[in-house]
Amino acid sequence: MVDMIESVLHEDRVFKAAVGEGACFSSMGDYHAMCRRFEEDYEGTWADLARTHLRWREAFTQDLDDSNPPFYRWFADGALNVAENCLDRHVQAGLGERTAIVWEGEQGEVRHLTYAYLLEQVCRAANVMHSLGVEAGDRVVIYMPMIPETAIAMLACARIGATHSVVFGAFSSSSLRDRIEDAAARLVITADGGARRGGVHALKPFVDEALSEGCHTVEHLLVVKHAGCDVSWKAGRDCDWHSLLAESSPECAAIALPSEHPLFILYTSGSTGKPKGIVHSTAGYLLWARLTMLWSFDYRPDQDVFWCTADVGWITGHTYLIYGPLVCGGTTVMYEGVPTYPDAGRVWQICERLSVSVFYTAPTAIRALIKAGDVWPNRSDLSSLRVLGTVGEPINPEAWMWYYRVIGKERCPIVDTWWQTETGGHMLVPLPFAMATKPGSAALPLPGIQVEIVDEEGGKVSHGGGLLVVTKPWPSMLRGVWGDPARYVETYWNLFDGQYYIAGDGARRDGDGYFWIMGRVDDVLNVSGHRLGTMEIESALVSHHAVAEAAVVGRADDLKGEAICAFVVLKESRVDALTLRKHVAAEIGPIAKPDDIYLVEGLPKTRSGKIMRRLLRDIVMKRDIVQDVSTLEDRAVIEHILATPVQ
Ligand code: 7RM
Repeated sequence: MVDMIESVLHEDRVFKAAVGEGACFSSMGDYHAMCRRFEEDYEGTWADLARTHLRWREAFTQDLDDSNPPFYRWFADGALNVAENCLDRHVQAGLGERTAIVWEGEQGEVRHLTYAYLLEQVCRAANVMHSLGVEAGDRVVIYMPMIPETAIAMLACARIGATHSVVFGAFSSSSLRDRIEDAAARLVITADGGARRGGVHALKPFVDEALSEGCHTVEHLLVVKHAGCDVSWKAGRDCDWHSLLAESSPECAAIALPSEHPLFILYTSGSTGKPKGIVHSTAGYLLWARLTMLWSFDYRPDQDVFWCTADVGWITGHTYLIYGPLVCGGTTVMYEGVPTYPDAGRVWQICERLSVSVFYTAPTAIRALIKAGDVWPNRSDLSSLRVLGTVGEPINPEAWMWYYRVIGKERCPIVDTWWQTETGGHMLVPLPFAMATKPGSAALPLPGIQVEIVDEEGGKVSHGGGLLVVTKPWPSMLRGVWGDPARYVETYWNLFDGQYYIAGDGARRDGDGYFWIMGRVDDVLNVSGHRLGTMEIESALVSHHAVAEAAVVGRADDLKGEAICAFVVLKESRVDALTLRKHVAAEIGPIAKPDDIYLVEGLPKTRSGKIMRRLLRDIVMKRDIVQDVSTLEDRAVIEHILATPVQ
């Protein structure tokens, strides 16, 4: 990360905005005009947009309710339904035969799901959920591979007012259990398994394992038989998705839900404790999903084929694989497998075959594809591409340039989108066809979004770096942390007395006002675009009976962005690094496995007993130790660590 910051600091290339005929924003003038509307009437402009862009069942009269900060509410006395906005609305507009989802399986199977078909399936699934006792206000956990049934399950929840919580399919059974219990889910929807690198990644056994302890709120498990693997079956609890859907009615009225009804909970890592359940609303979230599709990607639902490669288990998958494209009435591509299977040409073949015009992926994927060589993209006709997006972590200028030249042929704008699980949708975006781009910069805030860089006292910083904050509530902001209002206030608002939303990222602005994200300022790692708390990994390590103490830090990695380094102090018993890696994979998931493990005799601590993680970071980054170590309890600890081989 630090190396990357160094290179970004010296980046001065600027690429003029490409010309986009009829683009949503086609000049800086358009951008400023929209910003001005917000300046003149912030809440009124949001309200106008909400009225025009969403279909309401009950019109709202309240714009922003800020009577109980930081618990903001938007359009609170209105009512609507997300599934109706994503499906019925388009079918009624005559778009029933348009493809909503093009799904491609790893073995090359292709399914086209039209809006009419998707609506019917969602109604059936909603009826099945009703018959299993799920009601508005209940929570449903979805632990699924990347298949259309996942979208159907999410939209069915939205249709009946059940709050979904999608758990990434590579999370372990104990992570899954934690989330099921925290959300007190009534139903879990899963599949037998999913395709993974030519084989099958089983899912149901993890759910069985999770449900074997606790999880008393779960009444049923709804299982999509997809991968064809054998699964054990618990009579009375487990239900077969396909047979129940086939027997159910294809009609189900969408209920009108208040704007603030929780659409979903998505767990994300922070610097302390277990992952937090980030809660998103119905109206505000959906509005921004739609507007950012149209604004950030210049998305044209009647022409574009949009492919977001993110897994549905992350916020990017929620907003830009499912809700964004569907609320716009467009076509979204869903690919089940890994992007490099059977080879690194797969992604580009899909782009060619499906005529993908807007492609959205993570820098880590770009770096892996660069490594595979230009021969792969050069074998495919990529002329359908129009806009290229990135998300999840800072993009290094080299990867940006490759994306721009080799994939976009210097024709397609690169849209580097900065945002978070908590923000619901994009925040900083170089608007395509309106803004000049700079490799590694997320450019400027979208109209309606007010961001600043502040110093530790909360003073605005005009030059140099500081903390990135949002100064005004916006409709798609998180509504809180599920079941823990105090944690919401503490994590995001307390530092500056509730004045600003604290994003947790460091940033700086250049002379043109462009934002450059410098990465997390807290103990959160970004590994291949996946967010992981160092504390979470430390707790997983310490939960092993042989481990006395552990400290986890990140180090720069060319492919993953950050790699995980763990310093582990063992008890009497001996254990090897492989066992510890497996243990972390079982506790959290394979993505959290430490890359480097140092089995050490002690950890550097201050006199008050705090682990000096900064110093450990310097060690793994092979930097000179600049920190004053005179406060160290035992300087020999450092000498020992420096002499410890990595495993
Ligand atoms: C969408 C998503 C959020 C964290 C965020 C940043 C980092 C995301 C960018 C980025 C630099 C970007 N949600 N991040 N996008 N850093 N440039 N364009 O990733 O909740 O999983 O992670 O990811 O640190 O705080 S997330």
